[in-house]
Amino acid sequence: FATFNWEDPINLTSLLSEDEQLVYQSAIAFGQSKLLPKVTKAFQGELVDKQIMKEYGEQGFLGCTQTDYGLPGVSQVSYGLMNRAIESIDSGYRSAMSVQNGLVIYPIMEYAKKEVKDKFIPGLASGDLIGCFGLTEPDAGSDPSGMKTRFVKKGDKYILNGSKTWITHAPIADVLIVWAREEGGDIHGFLLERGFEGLTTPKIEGKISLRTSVTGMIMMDNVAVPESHHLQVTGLKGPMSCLNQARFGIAWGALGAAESCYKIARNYTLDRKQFGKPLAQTQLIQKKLADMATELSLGFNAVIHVSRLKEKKLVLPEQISMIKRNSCLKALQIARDARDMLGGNGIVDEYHVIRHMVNLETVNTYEGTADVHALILGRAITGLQAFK
Ligand code: TGC
Ligand code: FAD
Repeated sequence: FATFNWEDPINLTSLLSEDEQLVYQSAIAFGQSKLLPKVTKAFQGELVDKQIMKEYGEQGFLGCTQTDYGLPGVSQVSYGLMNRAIESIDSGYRSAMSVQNGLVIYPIMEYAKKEVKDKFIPGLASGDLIGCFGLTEPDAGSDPSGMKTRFVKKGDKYILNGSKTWITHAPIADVLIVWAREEGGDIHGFLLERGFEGLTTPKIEGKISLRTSVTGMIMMDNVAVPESHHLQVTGLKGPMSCLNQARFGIAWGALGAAESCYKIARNYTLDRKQFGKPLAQTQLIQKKLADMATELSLGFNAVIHVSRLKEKKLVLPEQISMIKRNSCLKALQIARDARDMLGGNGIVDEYHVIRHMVNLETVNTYEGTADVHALILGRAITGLQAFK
């Protein structure tokens, strides 16, 4: 019999192909060598390094599940493992990757005209261009259909007015995917470029969470968008189809952050002695570690399974809601327990768990809060709509 591996208790590695294991090892090595050394200072100072996007491009993280434009078309599990590896360092660094992939490259590939794809995909995949996705508004968060951003068609241009808020990378984005409603009509998507007249992107100050990632607003005052930049999809299903991609990455990534907390808590409690023995030799600490290992194993098993469904194009949005919600809630619990197990040191950034813990508060909220995903599942289970 193989021996028990505390890092992979139910041998989930056996569910991965050799290629997938290599992708994971290489993403872990990248995170350890390039991201870990700078994450604490970046979080303290809210330092956002655009160079990281170029390094993601070089690593092949951007546009990696796509096949056009010379992109590698890796499996959904491989893409999930990249999210797991990067978020094991910091949720903000994973946000950077998943917004660019799920919320920018995906809608351009699915809904943009060829000339727009030709113009933007190569730069977005190399990380030379940075994109963002504007759906949320000051008065429309969980209920994006209540958006107030409006567009009218004037000649061969679309004129956009309104504001978006809480937008990852808005202040540094070159390419902005924005969703707007026609007066009395449907939701449409547009690609805006930095430099369009009437477009400003102020930064949101004062975040105590996700500080390695810059968040801002998108203000639009009569922004004229050319016909070519109008996306070919109508209705809320346009932005929601993109959210399926990003929520999927989060389901993997949040568990990666929690896995780091589990490892740190195990190592710390093996070293730290109180009452004449290692903390890890007490029943309460062992129970917490057993709970963490179990939730991580069950959570990863679920995301691998849903990834395989996605690879076969069989996945349903409700299944993605289930893994996004489960991963975030379980990751938050693991991070909070790990923080507790480190005692006073648990609140010091050098030990990383407090940073993961405050980051996971955001991860649990964005891309649909845990309760909104419960309502999506509740509707699917009962057939009754409880939102409105
Ligand atoms: P509802 O009636 O359910 O649906 C309207 C239309 O949309 C379609 N649809 C979907 N299509 C594909 N995938 C999905 N997941 C879909 N969900 C809905 C649906 O089929 C329907 O299409 P059609 O053709 O019949 O018209 O809409 P509703 O108004 O009742 O709202 C449903 C609700 C509450 C579930 C939805 O609005 C929701 O999920 N709210 C949460 C909002 C959210 O997740 N916002 C995320 C903003 S982006 C972000 O946070 C990025 S963080 C980035 C980072 O990582 O840094
Ligand atoms: P609200 O919708 O006001 O919700 C507040 C509370 O009410 C929550 O607990 C919620 O669960 C609860 N609630 C809402 N409706 C119901 C109901 N019917 N029944 C019971 N409870 C309910 N958005 C983008 O478009 N693009 C981005 O790139 C992006 N990046 C983000 C980055 C960060 C750092 C953060 C914090 C947010 C980001 N968001 C982004 C926005 C994010 O998607 C929203 O914050 C999220 O969807 C919740 O919306 P809200 O903040 O308006 O909260």
